[in-house]
Amino acid sequence: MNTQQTVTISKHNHIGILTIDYPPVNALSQSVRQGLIDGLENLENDNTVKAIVLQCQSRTFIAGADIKEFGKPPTEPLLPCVVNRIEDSTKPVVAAIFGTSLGGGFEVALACHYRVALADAKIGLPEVNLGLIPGAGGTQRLPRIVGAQKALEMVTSGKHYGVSELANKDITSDKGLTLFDAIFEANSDLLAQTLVYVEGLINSNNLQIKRVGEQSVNDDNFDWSKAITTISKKARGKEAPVVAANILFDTKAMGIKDGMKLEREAFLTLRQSEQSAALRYAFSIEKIAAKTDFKETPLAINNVGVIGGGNMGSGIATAFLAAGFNLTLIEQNQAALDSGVERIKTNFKRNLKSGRINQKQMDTCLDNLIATTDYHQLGQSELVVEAIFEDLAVKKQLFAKLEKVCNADCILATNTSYLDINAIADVIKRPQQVIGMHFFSPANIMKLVEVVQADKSSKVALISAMAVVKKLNKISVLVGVCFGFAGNRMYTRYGREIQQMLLEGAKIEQIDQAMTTWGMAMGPLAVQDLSGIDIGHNARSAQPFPEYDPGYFRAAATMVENNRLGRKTGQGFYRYDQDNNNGSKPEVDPVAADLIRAKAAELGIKSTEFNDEIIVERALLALISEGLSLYKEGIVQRLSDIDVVWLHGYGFPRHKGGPMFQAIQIGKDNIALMLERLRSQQGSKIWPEVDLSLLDELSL
Ligand code: T1G
Repeated sequence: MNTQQTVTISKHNHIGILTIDYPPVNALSQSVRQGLIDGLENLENDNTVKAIVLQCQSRTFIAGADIKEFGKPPTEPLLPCVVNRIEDSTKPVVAAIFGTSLGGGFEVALACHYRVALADAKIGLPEVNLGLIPGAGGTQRLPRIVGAQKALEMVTSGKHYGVSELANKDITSDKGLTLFDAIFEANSDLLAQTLVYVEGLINSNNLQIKRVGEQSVNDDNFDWSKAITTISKKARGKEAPVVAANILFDTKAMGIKDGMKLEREAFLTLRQSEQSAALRYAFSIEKIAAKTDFKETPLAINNVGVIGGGNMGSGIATAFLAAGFNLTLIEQNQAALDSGVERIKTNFKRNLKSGRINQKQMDTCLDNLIATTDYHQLGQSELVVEAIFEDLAVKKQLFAKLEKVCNADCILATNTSYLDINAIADVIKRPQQVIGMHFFSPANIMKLVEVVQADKSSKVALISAMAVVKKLNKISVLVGVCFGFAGNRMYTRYGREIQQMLLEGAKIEQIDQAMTTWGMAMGPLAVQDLSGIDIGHNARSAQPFPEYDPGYFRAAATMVENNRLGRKTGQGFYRYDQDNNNGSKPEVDPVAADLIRAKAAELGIKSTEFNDEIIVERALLALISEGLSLYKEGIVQRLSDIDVVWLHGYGFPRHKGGPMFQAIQIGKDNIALMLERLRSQQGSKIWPEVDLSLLDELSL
């Protein structure tokens, strides 16, 4: 697109209008940046123009720098120059904000002399979510309006803020500058109201050139040291929030130009960092994960049935209700149904208490719930998701029943984690309606859903399920049928490696500490205790034991044999003392270590020395090895989908990008050497040959 098409000029009486039209989100591409400079120049030179309105077409005011340009060398005009040029304009510039004005988009608005917005617009500086800091004056202009404390919160959190929320706090600088000079009703005509507003300023001789950059930062009575310490602790290894906080502190008394110079240097350094590469990669792979080459149109789905009101079923039902679906919850008897409804209400009350929803929203959602033991109430459902006991025979019976009571187009989805969906589909006459929708617990919170394509699943059913997942504000990944699909298959391999290291002498707490220090949300053994060691043990027991791997999950089996199932029995890999945080704090328990050591001796497994680096390396290699194998088998559409699964299903640290992103950082040659060493120690069935050239497909 050339400059003229992306930024156009028009006039309304004495008001010049700069219009950006660069779909889908008016990102600040080179053509937009150049168009702004040229357009501003043109209107400044037009003597009939007294003020300039900057507006956008399509769905939102500028949503930020153009992420597609990130990996490329910067091109002129650089964004800091554009925003400074706007602020230095000889005529007042008014930003007309709607949609989501983020990052560089909001930095442009801050450089304008007035900001007006629709009440339902959102703003924010989310750069830290990409491992960056605002790089075009955001760390300089925002504190000059809202003060140090609020600016520190907004920049280091990377959150989106509602215009109304910010305006309500009447946030003004000590010079009377405000974030928004006027707020108009949501869904109203923004341009028309902006023009009336500006005409009013012109006619009342109140039009000014209010340059934010000329103000000073108000940090009276603000304890910077305490704030920065808190931010550093919360960052948990993420660099950008800490850099942002220090830039705000270091530049608070500087002039805008000097401050922006320091900001830019820090921005460019972060842009070269592995963390930023990982976070930008994570953002981009999420956007493509839900894409398929299916040509079919998704079915309209508004009425959903959920079978089973246990933890998973009630979590899934909560997610659908919160997203505005009509939801029919089915249980086998009234008592189980009442428990399911109670769990759903508890989930909503938690959201109400946290302020995520208000009472009216909660009541509206719950009004859409029908709870019944009568399967015939599923007659209107377009999608039914079962989350009943993880037993193949029971699920087969259920699907045969569902086929009778549901309409012919109803999609029948199983939430099974491990069972063979093809075997379930084979018991009904319409196998094309059968798919998997594998939610992750807690299903009302975790964003990942594996949409499982069984051999006979229709593409309409699959693409409709993926559209539903987007409506649930979750992320879907299309996977094929195998034991554990993509996530749990890799999780099983990862768990095997963790437990093998236990048998080889690594301490329980040493493994968990190594993995959490590296960045995992929780230690793998503490996770086992939390979910129940018997859950995975029972699923594995239904599979043939791999004789070539004598240590295969024997540590977990030993725990189960000694009724050490985890938190629910007060002991597992750790001990849980009721007097200590109501039994929620894991405590090292020598009994567990003794049991594992005895099992290792019985198996003749030699003990070896471990350090954090070896622990993390073997855990990662297990994930990389299994991920490459399942990709080769076609279980996922693209290698990066594996990283989406691990970022959103298993607490893999986002600033590490995912197992496949890490494979790129480690390097194919290093991986080959490490795998060869492990293969020679443990055999090629446990460490099979993998095609490392597949990693070349990852576009970082
Ligand atoms: N650049 C280019 N394309 C973008 C984009 C961006 N910043 N943001 C979104 N898109 C594309 C996206 O790929 C998709 O494309 C379509 O828009 C819809 O996106 C100097 C350096 C804006 C809230 O971090 O948070 O400015 O797949 O599916 O759910 O300080 O996109 O349709 O072809 O997500 O309605 C700061 C990132 C950049 C904003 C819309 N800005 N984007 O959400 O739609 S860093 C951001 C978002 C920066 C300066 C620094 C969301 C959204 P396609 P979508 P959505």
